[in-house]
This record gives sequence, structure tokens and C-alpha cells, in this order.
Amino acid sequence: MTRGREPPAITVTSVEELVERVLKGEARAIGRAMRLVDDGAPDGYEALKALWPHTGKAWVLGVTGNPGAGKSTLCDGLVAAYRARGHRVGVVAVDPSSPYTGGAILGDRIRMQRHATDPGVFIRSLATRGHLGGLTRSARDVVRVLDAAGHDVVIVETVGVGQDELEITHTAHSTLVVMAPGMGDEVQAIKAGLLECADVFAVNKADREGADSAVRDLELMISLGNESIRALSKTRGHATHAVADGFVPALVPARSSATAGPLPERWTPSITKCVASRGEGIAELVVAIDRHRAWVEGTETGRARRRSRLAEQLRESLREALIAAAVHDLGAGIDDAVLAIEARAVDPYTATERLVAAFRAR
Ligand SMILES: Nc1nc2c(ncn2[C@@H]2O[C@H](COP(=O)(O)OP(=O)(O)OP(=O)(O)O)[C@@H](O)[C@H]2O)c(=O)[nH]1
Ligand SMILES: [Mg+2]
Repeated sequence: MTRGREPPAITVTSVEELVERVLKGEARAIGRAMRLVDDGAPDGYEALKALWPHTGKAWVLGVTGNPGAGKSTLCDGLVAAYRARGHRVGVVAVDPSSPYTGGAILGDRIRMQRHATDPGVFIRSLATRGHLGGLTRSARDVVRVLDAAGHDVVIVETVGVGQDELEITHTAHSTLVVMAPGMGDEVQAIKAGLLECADVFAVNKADREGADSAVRDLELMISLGNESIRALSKTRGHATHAVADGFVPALVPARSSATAGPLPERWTPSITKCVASRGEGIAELVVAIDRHRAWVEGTETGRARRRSRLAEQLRESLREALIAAAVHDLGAGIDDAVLAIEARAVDPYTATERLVAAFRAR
């Protein structure tokens, strides 16, 4: 992990002390806890256990979209807007380390530089390379540390290029997808998986030509509903999570229902035009995010969505733990099974059944 602010090393004698200092919001303790958590160190898990009762207060905003769409510039504007409200803000910038963007971390830092010395803002970069336990887990746990440390809003910026990055949007309560005109067919240019995870759209770089047509394309896509998204997803081989998440866009203009009136049973993504580099549209974007938060917190569908994310996370960690336990307990039995399968003495299906039975019998 690379560090947003370089905290001098701190000496803590115990996990309890570290946790206590994180809860007080001490930047150096937060940095230390994040490193432990990111490394998957046993102390990191102990800290997370103790921090858990203090989490659940932060609103986690995922910000994603194509490389260079203006995500970091928008994040910078959002941080300023939330700070103006008196909120403490955490930012987790995920560097894709991909050929798409060479210096994302550098770019993110520069873009959010003006907040670097604000004690109410904690910026942390996560590199995608070398994450044994998975980037999603790492991002989620780092967000939890920021949450427990008293940040009211935690923004997670990721480039929406890979499955990992898409998965990260599942750690967020609201997902903002940033698009920019001038990439040809904008809606086509963006991944179908990204389209369907959007709660709020920002059409950034509205100072450029093509912003209005990008908005129209999005509106059309939203009004056509899930079918078009699913069709698009299929052609691109993405799994769809939309239905389970209660994302079934209604046949109404996108912008009207999502920003005013009583909360709808089904969420319709809103679209906000922005010029992030001039701070334009940020206030409207904050309103749109507030509205989505009100929906998640105020409707049964919204609450069910939050719960299904928790269930998903629990299943995932259960899967990891069970596999580790099985591999540990069955040991040589697995190697023997591989040899037997190779010799065609047993088929892989029966071998699996036998191994499961052996594991259960222990
Ligand atoms: N014309 C125009 N340029 C913008 C706007 N917002 C951002 N930019 C510029 O677009 C470039 C990319 O902005 P970033 O905020 O770094 O974009 P990003 O999506 O975070 O990029 P990556 O993290 O590298 O994927 C920068 O040069 C910004 O100054 C805008 O509203 N209009
Ligand atoms: Mg960026």
C-alpha cells in the first residue's frame, strides 16, 4: 500500500491501544491500522473485530468510470462540498496499475492535493498489484477503518476497467459512474457492468461538445430498462447484479423521479451534468447522492440491498475460510484424489463428494 500522507511510525503496545487511537481519529493510528489490514496481518483482523461495532456510520460512495473521465477532479469537488457541510471525509483511491492509466495515484494525489493538509480529510491510495487476499477485501477493510475512525463520508475511486474494480463498487452504498463526452459513443464506451451498477451518473466535461447527447443516450438507456442493459451485458460477458439490487429502472424520465418527490420503491439512476474542473454541478451531484442515500435508508428495497451486500461479503469470507480449513484438514487426501482422477480411477465429481464427506466427518 502506498500512503496518502506519510505518517511517522508510531509505537503502540497492543491492538487495544491501536483501536482506541483509531476511534479517536488519530491519523497515525489510522494509517497503522490500514497497513495491518491491507497486509492481512493477524493484528489487522483483531483490530477489525474490535472496530466493527463502531462502523456503519459512514456513507460509502464509490466513484468509477472510464480512465480520464474526471473522477479525481470530481472527488476533489465532492470532498470540498462535504467539508463545507462539516463532514469528515475519507478517500480511498485505487490505482489500477494497468496499461490504461500509468500514473493514476500521482494524478489522484495532484487532483486532491488541496485537501492533503486538511485534518478532516484522510486520503489513502491502494495499489492493485500484490493483493493476495484480493483488492476488494482490502478496499472494504480500509473503508471500515475510516468508518470507525469517524469519517462521515468515505469516497472510493476506482477505474471501471476490470472485474476487480467492478467488484469494489459492491463495497459502496452509492455508486457514482462518471462519463465524459468525446470518446465516441459514450454509452457504448463504458462497460455494461458499470452501467448497471450506477446509482448516480455524472456526465462530466460538460464544457465539451457532446455532453447533451451523452445525457440523452443515458436517459434512453435507463428508460429502456434492464432489458437493454442485460442485452449489453450478455454481449460483453458481464454478470448482472442489477435485479438482486433492486435496480429496475422505471419508464420515466431519469432525472425527475430521482431528485424530488416521495421515495420511489425502485431506484432510477439520476444524471447530473458537471464541469468538475470548474466546480460546476457538484452541488447538484451532492443532492443526487443525498437522494440515493435517503432511498437506501428509507425504503425496504434499499435496506434489502444493503443486507444482501452484507450476506454476499459473509458468504465470500466463509468460502475462503472453509476452503482454507478443508485444504488444511484434508491435506494429502487432496493430492491422492488428484492422482486418482488423473489415472481415471475416479471422476472429479465423485472425488469432490468424497472429500466433502471426509471433511464433514472430521
Ligand atoms: N475540459 C474539462 N476537463 C476536465 C474536467 N474535469 C476534469 N478534467 C481534466 O481531465 C483530466 C483527467 O482528470 P482526472 O480527474 O484525473 O480523471 P480520472 O478519471 O480521475 O483519471 P484516472 O484516475 O487516471 O482514470 C485532467 O486533465 C482534468 O483536469 C472538465 O469538467 N472539463
Ligand atoms: Mg483518478
